[in-house]
Amino acid sequence: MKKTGEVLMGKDPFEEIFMGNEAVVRAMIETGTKVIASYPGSPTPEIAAAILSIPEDQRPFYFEFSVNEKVATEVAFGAALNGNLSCAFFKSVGLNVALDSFVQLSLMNITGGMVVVLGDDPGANSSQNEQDNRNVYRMSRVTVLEPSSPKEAYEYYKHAAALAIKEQTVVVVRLTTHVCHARQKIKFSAYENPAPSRTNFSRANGPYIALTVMALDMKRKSIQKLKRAGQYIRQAGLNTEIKSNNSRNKGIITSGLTFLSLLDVFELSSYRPDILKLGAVNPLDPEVILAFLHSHKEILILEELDDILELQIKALAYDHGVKTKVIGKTEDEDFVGEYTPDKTRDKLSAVWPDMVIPSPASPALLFPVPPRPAQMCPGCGHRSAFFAIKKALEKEDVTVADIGCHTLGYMPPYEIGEVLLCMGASTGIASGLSLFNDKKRVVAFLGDSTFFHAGLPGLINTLFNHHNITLILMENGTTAMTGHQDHAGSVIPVENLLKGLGVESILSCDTYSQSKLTELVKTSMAVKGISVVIAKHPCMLKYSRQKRKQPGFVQTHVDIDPEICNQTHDCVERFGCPTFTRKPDGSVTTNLDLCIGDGSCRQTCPEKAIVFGKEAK
Ligand SMILES: Cc1ncc(C[n+]2csc(CCOP(=O)(O)OP(=O)(O)O)c2C)c(N)n1
Repeated sequence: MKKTGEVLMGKDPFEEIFMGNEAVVRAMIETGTKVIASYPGSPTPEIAAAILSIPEDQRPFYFEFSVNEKVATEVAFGAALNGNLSCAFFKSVGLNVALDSFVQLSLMNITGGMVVVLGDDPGANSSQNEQDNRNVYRMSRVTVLEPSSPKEAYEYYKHAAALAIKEQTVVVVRLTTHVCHARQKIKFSAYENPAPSRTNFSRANGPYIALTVMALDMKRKSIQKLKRAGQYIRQAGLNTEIKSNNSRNKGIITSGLTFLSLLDVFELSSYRPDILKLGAVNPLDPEVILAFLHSHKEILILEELDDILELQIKALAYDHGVKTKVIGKTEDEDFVGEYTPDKTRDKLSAVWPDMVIPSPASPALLFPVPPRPAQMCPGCGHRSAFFAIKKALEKEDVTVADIGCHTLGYMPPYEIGEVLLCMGASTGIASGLSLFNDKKRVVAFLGDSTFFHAGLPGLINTLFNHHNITLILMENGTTAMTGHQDHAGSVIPVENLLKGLGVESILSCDTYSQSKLTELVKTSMAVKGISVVIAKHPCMLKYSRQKRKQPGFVQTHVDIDPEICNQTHDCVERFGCPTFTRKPDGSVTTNLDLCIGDGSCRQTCPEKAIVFGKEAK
């Protein structure tokens, strides 16, 4: 069987079942996208995985993980100024980080064209919030195409690239979680030759400095570009009306994945309202929308999250004196969560109670899956760290979490990390908490990828303003939570950087040395000013996956020696490795499917009842 990378690089047209994220990569190849930059985050990390499945010397483009989304945007922008088609991709909240640069893009004459693929996350499946980035697109005056399926993700990327090149601008492809992750059989076109690399930057193509009067002129031009984008959208037929054979009383305007939910809902129904599916959610096409409004008596605007389409369409209807009833969010609707088929059906039934809609077949209802809290993996170095750090903390100490696998330290049994905002925020929050505060010691946590992403300014601020906090750097050598992407720490050791910045108190040890780590944290917390403890251990999920691939690998594990165990249950209650299960009679067993035999748990048992498999009697 061919590997994904090989399939992606095929020259001839082919048909393949691809994930939305993979389909986007084929579109990048076909369109001659030359420079691609990203910072990892769900729902888009499989775009990078698909890219990395192509051997580096065979890739027809340059790809990098940048240190954060803002830098990724800037790298892609710079490359496009040289005349290369470029792309930056990242997750929903990544746009917050990129925003300072992103809002400038529509002002610029981006000669090579630039596509931003943004993975929004309705339902907050893997994000710290459920923000609707469509709010930002209007402000930024960018064209936004919104596919509803993997096939459309492929096609819309190609449209975005064509429009970006034509207008020398930036175009966003807005994906959402299940468009990224769904799989579909897609017909892909041929790919001829790699696009040439260009270095054609010229200030004459600008202006590229948006200051004072220039900024206003550039804004006027960006408004014109957006109007022309509207013409492209119409000519390309990206907004489509799907007519039913029913009377034209009722119609639905929708976009993205909600469109597929609607199709699911009406699959078993003899009645089906007309649907206007918007492939472009910014700018809206007033002509197409007005025609749809005029030809129906009642229109429902069905959109996930915020009421972006609704407010614009209602304003349009008002301005044009349209008499059609336009229904959007109801007063008691909470603007929360995905429009799954079930929710879509409920919404339709609430709006149109007379409409008989059969329940869509939902596998989740037939086979209910119990909810499962997130947890650290067996052998995770962060678990050993939290077990050890808890012993160094006093009740009144305040702990500030950051984003990463180590966020899970806030859960029982460790309960370390009481506040969390976003990536890199822990040191700043800790600094604020430390002010006027002689009684409570403040400890911030930070992962190593996050340290480079957005953690450095907060740390520098503690030095600059002489704040009194302890920072615990959870160094596992990778961006673990999003799937083990490489980060700058592989080239710039964190300890060197800390020394270079002038941090005087830096202590460091492996997290599996639990008693030593407890002592180091105690020592560090006694220091006045900023002190850092580097708590290191490689990500064991990454390590054990690599180990398992080695020839002759034998999985080891730990056991509980029943003759020694006196059921203190520290392994379950204080260490909390999911490998251990307490049985109704109080005895503890090891789940051999989970245990990786790392033995980090052995230090946690006061009786030393945890033994390596072969030692057990
Ligand atoms: C602005 C932003 N970009 C990306 C993400 C996705 N994300 C969640 S955790 C994480 C990385 C954490 O890596 P690290 O700091 O090394 O901690 P680890 O998971 O390895 O413990 C990323 C990139 C995010 N939440 N916010």
